[in-house]
Amino acid sequence: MASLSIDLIRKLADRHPKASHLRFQYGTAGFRTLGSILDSVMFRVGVLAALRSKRFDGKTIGVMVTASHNPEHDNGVKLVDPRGEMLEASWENHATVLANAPTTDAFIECLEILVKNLRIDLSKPSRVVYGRDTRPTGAALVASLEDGLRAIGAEGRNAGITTTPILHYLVRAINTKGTKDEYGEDSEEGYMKKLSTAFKKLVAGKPASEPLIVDCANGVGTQAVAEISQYLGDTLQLLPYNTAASSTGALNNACGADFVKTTQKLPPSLHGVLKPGQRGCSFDGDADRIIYFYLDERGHFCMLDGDKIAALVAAFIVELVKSAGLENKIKVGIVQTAYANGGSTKYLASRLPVKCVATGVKHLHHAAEHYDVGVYFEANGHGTVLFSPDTLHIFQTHQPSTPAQSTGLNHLINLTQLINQTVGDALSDMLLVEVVLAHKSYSGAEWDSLYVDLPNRLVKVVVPDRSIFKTEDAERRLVSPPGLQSKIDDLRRRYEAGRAFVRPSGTEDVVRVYAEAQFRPQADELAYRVAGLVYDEVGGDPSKRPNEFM
Ligand code: 16G
Ligand code: MG
Repeated sequence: MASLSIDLIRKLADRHPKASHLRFQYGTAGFRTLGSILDSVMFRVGVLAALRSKRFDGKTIGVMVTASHNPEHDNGVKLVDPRGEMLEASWENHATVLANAPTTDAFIECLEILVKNLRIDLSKPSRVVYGRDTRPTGAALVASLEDGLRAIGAEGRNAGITTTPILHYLVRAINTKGTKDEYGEDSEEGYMKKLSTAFKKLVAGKPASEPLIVDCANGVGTQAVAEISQYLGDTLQLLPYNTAASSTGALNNACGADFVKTTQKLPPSLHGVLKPGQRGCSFDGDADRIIYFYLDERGHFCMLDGDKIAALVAAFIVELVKSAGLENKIKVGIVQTAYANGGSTKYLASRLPVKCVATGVKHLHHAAEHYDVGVYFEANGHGTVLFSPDTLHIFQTHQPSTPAQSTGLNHLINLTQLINQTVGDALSDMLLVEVVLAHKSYSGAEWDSLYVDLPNRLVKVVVPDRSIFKTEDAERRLVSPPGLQSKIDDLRRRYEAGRAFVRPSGTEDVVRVYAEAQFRPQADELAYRVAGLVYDEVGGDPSKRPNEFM
């Protein structure tokens, strides 16, 4: 029976000691904090990823070093499971325990317990593929991660600087290589080829769309956009902006999907660039989120967020399923979170089954797996479409009885190739949106008019201890602190189409308040009044109480 190489682990672990005052938590998006304090965490994540691979008989596990839309000085790391999905929840705890072991000895002791309890067969091989975004702290953190892999004797494959969704793609492609479910060639080039080939088939015969402005958030999306452009040729012209991926301080700064979604504004760098009627989109720092926008004829900024993308894409897929003659066999469903705009939920729920789940990609992804075709999007622009194995089988075996059915079916099959089904993917989602717009001949304004967004406002309240805030009903209601929910309900009822909820953030030390109402001033007022209730509840400093003039 093989055992851990304790001496080697000790020697390497001693090079990455944990600072005693730090505490780490594997949260919704993995470990995420200042890049400068993550060294010990990276080493330990390397060890854990290597063990997880052994647990799966040597299947490849992914590790992505990124802090997504956070400021440049932050960094983070998350693990990717063999099918290209987020790490299974029970292992999030193991990651947290390992990361917080105070000394090398304590760390080794935790490892031994883990190996024993999880019955990890150490004689199995171990393979890990890893990548990072463009953050300045990335290279050193990857070196620490590599020490962790070395400590277990894992075989590492460095995917270099790449997007989060490409790393997810690689994991699935590596693990399905040579099987009947082969996901694609296991290289970045394979990914580019797969997406662009499907895109070209889907838009064949359609007039070329107007060039699309792409805000790359000064991040790793820059290189992905440049690469895909080579493959797309003149089928879609991309005009990349915010491409200063190596300039200090530029990443996600006044640009990118998170900036656009939270400020509901055009990045200042695109003022004067985006012309009325023209479409643009913003990626986030690791290119797994996308938000579209356009200027109306009066030059007003209009945002097309994850909810609008879900509505556009779901309607298109439903149409194709019908035209392929499969409407009795395949049901399309939607997954949203409480942040979905009430306008979108109303529009979608009158047409399709809609499920609301807690914030965080893993919740949406798992819920979407229960549909034949599951469309999931967070309002913040993270989302994708999942086709169940049975659905894929139906696509492969269905015999169309008319040329129109055959066209519908082919489009569906090409969509399964275009869409990155492992995780939300800005590049793949962008191509998906462009396909639908080309098929429908929609302008941004026509797409936007599918339904009207209710005005909404997001406010964050800094509290001493966010763990006292507990929710139920997919985070739409508070159960603790007691009594607060009924005060929120009393307020909300006074506003036309008023809706508000409060939840603790999974990524920051704050409580988030969301409110929407029929009219803009009321949505703002409701948000600030609910934030005020939260603030009073925790006995905050009255001078820092949120108010509508903030
Ligand atoms: C993370 C989640 C994202 C969620 C956000 C909420 C993943 C990969 N990312 O970024 O889905 O919307 O957290 O943040 O799961 P919050 O809990 O701070 O509001
Ligand atoms: Mg991201």
